[in-house]
Amino acid sequence: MHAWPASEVPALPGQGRDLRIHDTATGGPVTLDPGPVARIYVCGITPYDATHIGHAATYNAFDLVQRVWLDTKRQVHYVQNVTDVDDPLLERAERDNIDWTALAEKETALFREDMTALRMLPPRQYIGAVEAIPGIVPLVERLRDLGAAYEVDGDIYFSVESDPHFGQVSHLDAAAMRLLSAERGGDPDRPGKKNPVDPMLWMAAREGEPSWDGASLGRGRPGWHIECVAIALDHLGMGFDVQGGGSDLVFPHHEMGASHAQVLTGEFPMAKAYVHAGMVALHGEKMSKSKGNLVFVSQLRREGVDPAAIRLALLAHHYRADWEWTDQVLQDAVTRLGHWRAAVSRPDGPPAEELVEEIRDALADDLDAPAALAAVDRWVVRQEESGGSDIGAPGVVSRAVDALLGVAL
Ligand code: 5CA
Ligand code: ZN
Repeated sequence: MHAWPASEVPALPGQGRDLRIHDTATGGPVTLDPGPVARIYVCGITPYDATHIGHAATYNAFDLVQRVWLDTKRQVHYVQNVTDVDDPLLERAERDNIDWTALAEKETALFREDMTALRMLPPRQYIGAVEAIPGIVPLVERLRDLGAAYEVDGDIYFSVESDPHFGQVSHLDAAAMRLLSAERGGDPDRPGKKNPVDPMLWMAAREGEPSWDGASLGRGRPGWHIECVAIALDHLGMGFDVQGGGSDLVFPHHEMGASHAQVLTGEFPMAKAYVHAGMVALHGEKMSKSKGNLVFVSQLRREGVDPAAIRLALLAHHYRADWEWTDQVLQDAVTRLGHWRAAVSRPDGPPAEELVEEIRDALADDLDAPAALAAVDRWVVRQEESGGSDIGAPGVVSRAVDALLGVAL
């Protein structure tokens, strides 16, 4: 699939910082030390009800990761998927009486537009589950040949007991895993499974549902977790720097993905850091497709909200926090954007070198975007209250805010 156009990232004077980030698997901060090409896989959307503010907040977090790396003069190899065939997508297409491929295409196109408007850097490879099927089938066959998969009425399951590391991403106990598996696409109560949380690798063709040639697996379609493993291993290989997503992907999705990859390759972990963004709520509950309490980026754009203000609203919250979207959150961002734009539109101002370092320090410290915004606010207040004679300082601020925060002033 094609991704979306990249906005330019201005180069900044001085030195970028190495990123220290919270890793769910170890439960603490890790300082990442990527090679000259940092590698990141971010789980993409299932294309319906896109792009809501929760999605945007999560992609914003991983955009910041890349901006910190780019500031260290590294290249970034970024891969993202689109889960363009899965139960919830098929159910939505059926409910709305629309062809599932048309729904996926329409929503993916809208997602691309929203990502472009928000200045999110595009992935180098943007891969749909359907186009990944030829790479998924041999991985499932291999898991079966290794004795890590078994069949229940033609469907093929992964046996979590085949992986000695199982549980080392989420560290949950069996009861919690079982509960989350039921909530998030699993089928813990299906008879015939070895372990209730064992996830499906390959679902045998169902009447009236799409299916593909699965060679020795028979016709069917891929499970969710193996999709991301196949795409990540194909394009990034084992031991890449970050796998990212919202905190609702910790279990089962990222746990199972790590487990599949470990059994397939004999290596652990698949990602050096498992990074998770908090959940955005609306009216007191997690913004979710199933509840329908959604605010869409495209709706706000249609109402004339500047995408830079949406982005500032996201940045005002630490990526790991759970937070609530309100009109006030957006209003505060619109006000802040107005102040910032006015402050950088003057030819001179207070010196900005220190501000650039403050933004760098804040982001390198577990992506503390709120601290970065506070630093810019302080420079803006100085500009408003007493100005300054540093010619070019507003340009430096503008370029730093663009390069490090993705906000065009
Ligand atoms: N296709 C899979 C990942 S392979 C999927 O989870 N798709 S999704 O469309 O449901 O979600 C896309 C991303 O948005 C995931 O990282 C998910 O964790 C994140 N996300 C979903 N809802 C919210 C929310 N309310 N707040 C923050 N992030 C969210
Ligand atoms: Zn994924």
